[in-house]
Amino acid sequence: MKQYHDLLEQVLANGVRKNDRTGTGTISSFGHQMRFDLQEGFPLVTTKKVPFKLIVSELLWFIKGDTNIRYLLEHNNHIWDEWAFKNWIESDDYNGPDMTDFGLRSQKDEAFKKEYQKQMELFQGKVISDDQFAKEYGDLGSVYGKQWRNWSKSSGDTIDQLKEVIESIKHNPDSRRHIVSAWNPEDVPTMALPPCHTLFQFYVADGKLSCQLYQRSGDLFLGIPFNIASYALLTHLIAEECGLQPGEFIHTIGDAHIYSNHMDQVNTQLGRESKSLPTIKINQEKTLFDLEPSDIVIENYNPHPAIKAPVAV
Ligand code: UFP
Repeated sequence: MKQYHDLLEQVLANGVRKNDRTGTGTISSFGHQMRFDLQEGFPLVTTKKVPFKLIVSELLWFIKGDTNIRYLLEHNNHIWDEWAFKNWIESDDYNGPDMTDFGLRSQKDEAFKKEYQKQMELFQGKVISDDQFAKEYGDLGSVYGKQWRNWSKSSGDTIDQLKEVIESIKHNPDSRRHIVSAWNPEDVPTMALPPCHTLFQFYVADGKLSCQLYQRSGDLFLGIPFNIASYALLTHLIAEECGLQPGEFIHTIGDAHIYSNHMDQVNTQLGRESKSLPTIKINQEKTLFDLEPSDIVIENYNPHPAIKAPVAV
């Protein structure tokens, strides 16, 4: 993963100090591109442990067009919990202790953190066990699954962008229009987190499928290793579905930044030697839309230990 380490080094060396929405502060640089040849191994960062299982269940959740965190909770994935919890505590139905600004407060106040964890567990339990509650408060609305599979048209119908792009790859491989967009300008003003992975395009040549992602904003230490693996996996899965070999994953990033409270972690990581890349195995018996997380396995992944860092919210 020389490409990833090079990008970290480049932004450290040439980035500018920039304030950001979260108030944390970053070193940032605009417009970068990494290329990963998927024939050379699966690009899962090896200089720290990246939780691949979470990447798999999140991606399959998007692919299914699911926007309810229940599926994620059932697979022990808590990446999106806070977004749903926020809707719950801000609703009229919530009558527990005040949870305003729970992210920030639980970092500073131990007693509050305990109460927050308790309320979060109650919330998760209810999303899992109560269908009506899950429907009302587990759903995140206009997130990736919705835009990929059920993009709302003004006429009231929806567009299944993912199915359409698969059809166009299969039947018109040379097309230059194999695009899926998650950026819906109508939805953006009301979204808590406007899509970071804005748009992706596929390309077919020599029996291989390549994918390029335009990511508008990338947290280089925490987010980007996840994003690389997620889209590399998507490329594998779509290639498999279309009877093609995986080609390259090309990752284009707009605002590429390192948060000021990730500097020690980045330096630790840059001091480590990369290991050989793992490979992935996908259950060939199933079609794309039936895959479950247990159908995708990473092999020969022997990373350096995980490195903890605070998430900017
Ligand atoms: N971020 C990523 N990758 C993701 C994701 C978020 O790097 O997949 F969902 C980071 C980028 C940025 C923050 O640091 O989260 C989003 O903030 P903003 O909307 O202000 O760009």
